[in-house]
Amino acid sequence: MRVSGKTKVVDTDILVVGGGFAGCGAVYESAYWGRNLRITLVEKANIERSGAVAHGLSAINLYIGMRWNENKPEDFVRYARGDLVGLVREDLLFDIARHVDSTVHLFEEWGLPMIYDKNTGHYQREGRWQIMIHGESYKPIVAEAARRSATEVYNRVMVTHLLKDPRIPNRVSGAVGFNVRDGSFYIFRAKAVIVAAGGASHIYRPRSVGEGAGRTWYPPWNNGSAYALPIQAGASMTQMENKLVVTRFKDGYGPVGFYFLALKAVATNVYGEEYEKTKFEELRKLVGKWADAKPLPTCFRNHVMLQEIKEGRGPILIHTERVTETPEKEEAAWEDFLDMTIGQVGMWAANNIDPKDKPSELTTSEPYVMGSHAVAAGAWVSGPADLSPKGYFWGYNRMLTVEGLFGAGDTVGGSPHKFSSGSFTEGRLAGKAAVKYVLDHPDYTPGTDESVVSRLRDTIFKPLENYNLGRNMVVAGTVAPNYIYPRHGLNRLEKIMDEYAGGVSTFYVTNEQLLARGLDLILTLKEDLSHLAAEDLHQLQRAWELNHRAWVSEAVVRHTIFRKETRWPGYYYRADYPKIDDDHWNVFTVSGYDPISGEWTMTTKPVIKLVD
Ligand code: SFD
Ligand code: AMP
Repeated sequence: MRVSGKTKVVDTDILVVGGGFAGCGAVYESAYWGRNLRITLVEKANIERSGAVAHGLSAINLYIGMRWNENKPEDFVRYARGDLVGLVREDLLFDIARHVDSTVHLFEEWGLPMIYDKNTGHYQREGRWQIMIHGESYKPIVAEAARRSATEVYNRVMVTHLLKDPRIPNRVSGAVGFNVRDGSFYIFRAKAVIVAAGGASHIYRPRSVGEGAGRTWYPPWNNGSAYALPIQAGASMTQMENKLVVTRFKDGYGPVGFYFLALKAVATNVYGEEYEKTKFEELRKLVGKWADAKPLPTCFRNHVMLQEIKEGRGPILIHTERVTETPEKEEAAWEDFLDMTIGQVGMWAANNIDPKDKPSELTTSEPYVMGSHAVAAGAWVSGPADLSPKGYFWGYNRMLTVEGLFGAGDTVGGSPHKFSSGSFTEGRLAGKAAVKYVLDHPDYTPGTDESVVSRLRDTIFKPLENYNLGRNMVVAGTVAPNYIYPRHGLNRLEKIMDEYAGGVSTFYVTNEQLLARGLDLILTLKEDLSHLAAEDLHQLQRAWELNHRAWVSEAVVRHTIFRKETRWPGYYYRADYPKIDDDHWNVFTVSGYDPISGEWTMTTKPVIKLVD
């Protein structure tokens, strides 16, 4: 395999890693406040169609509607708090809620086709927080704004490591990575870095394997760089045990929000019983007052469904056939998936299901690691000066515990339900703060340690060398004594996480001993990653994606060991601590990896209520 062998050095003021929703927001806003600054966006795919919104979306899941007095920001804080069983950073949530409407108005100005309610003249609501859009081209529209704002965009460059300044303890000074098409090695030297690299699928073995291996709800190309990059730079993470499991149309992973909220579809067990009602008292016994949150928290909705399946009353059915009685509704039912999860439409066709005639099966997904959906894993960040209580604020909004390093979207923990609009908004907040940080430190020029950079260069391309050296020892096909392929490493990681850390094969159940064994196996796998082999640049990207996934998995397992309760039944279960324990665990879990010693520490931070 030939690679260009070139090294490209880019000097910039603000480096944004990842051009998804949060990254595009960060670029847009930093260009606005930092007119004379150099703003560089680096993206491993192409921002035109990258990230979780690559295929489009059919709804914007967070719009407050303040101009029409539909909701107030504090209503949103209450909603997200209830859904996450109390554990949210209210300062971060409020901050997003007070700004998110302006983001949506920008999207409309840039050409996103909105849907209006003919009676009220407001945006057409799907649910209380969600509005409907014709969103097949959502990502290209938002990417265009970022492209016009950025000084430069590097597409097809995967960032593998952040750089620290050797002269100043705990300060970021850039990043390195490689061009996935020509193999150039990139060194970015930056005064501030915003990580917006998205959450992670394929940490856990997906339900779809073999021919359907790529079919997951959360896209296979998002690999958790949002966490792996900051963790290795020493940034603290929070709530990494809080993984997302979503109820989805079986096998195609079609989302359910539109059907439940807009069409008011009901889900039943196979005998036609509405299990959310019949199982409610049992649920209340398990989770107490938290069962009274309205709407019923996402994890509890999963929980009652899982119970129903375990008790033999599956499959669970969503009755689309009862709510698609008009041509308009039928069309909307198809468009929802055509805009957002086109594979589900293929599944319907392949399985001979017309949603107006037949119900569809629902099931729960494998767990994903994210911070922007009904889930709050991610970095422990500073909040805004005017809202954040002591301990939640250290100078710059959305700055991580590493100086000059900012985050947004899935990167940021403790602030769930941001979705696309909230992630873009959080990018804007981080961008504005990063500009202030750069302007407040006018004499700073990024410093990098040449020996570290040179070592990273060797490390990054090592899988190509491993392949070239080891290929002659190949016994047959892909059976090689001297190396492992990224796909093999991924299968191994997914199996460990699935069986030891509460994946689908154990009905999301784990315990201290399983987790301890899982951690051992992950650490062994991490050692073996130095033997990864890549036969081309595509496989080199897969190798680094796997490396990041392994770091994320380690953090997930360490956090899951630490929290000794079952906070979110339906997301995962600690069989040894099967209940919610508000007396001891009404706190955030916070981890820190020390890049010098290689040690991890676990601690807690208080949950501070700002809204009644
Ligand atoms: O209903 C590197 N989401 C939905 N949000 C909505 O508002 N409405 C919906 O209808 C939504 N639905 C939905 C959603 C997601 C998915 C997968 C489906 C359906 C099928 C959620 C939003 O999409 C999500 O909240 C935001 O996209 C989060 O934004 P952000 O920026 O945190 O993540 P991203 O957009 O995936 O972008 C990450 C980018 O980083 C790049 N990247 N670049 C360089 N180097 C590296 N090492 C990198 N690693 C990653 C990625 O390529 C990407 O561009 S519903 O089902 O919920
Ligand atoms: P989903 O399609 O599951 O990703 O959900 C889209 C939006 O609808 C998110 O804001 C969910 O929290 C919300 N949602 C989905 N199903 C329900 C439900 N049964 N009750 C209340 N909110 C829901």
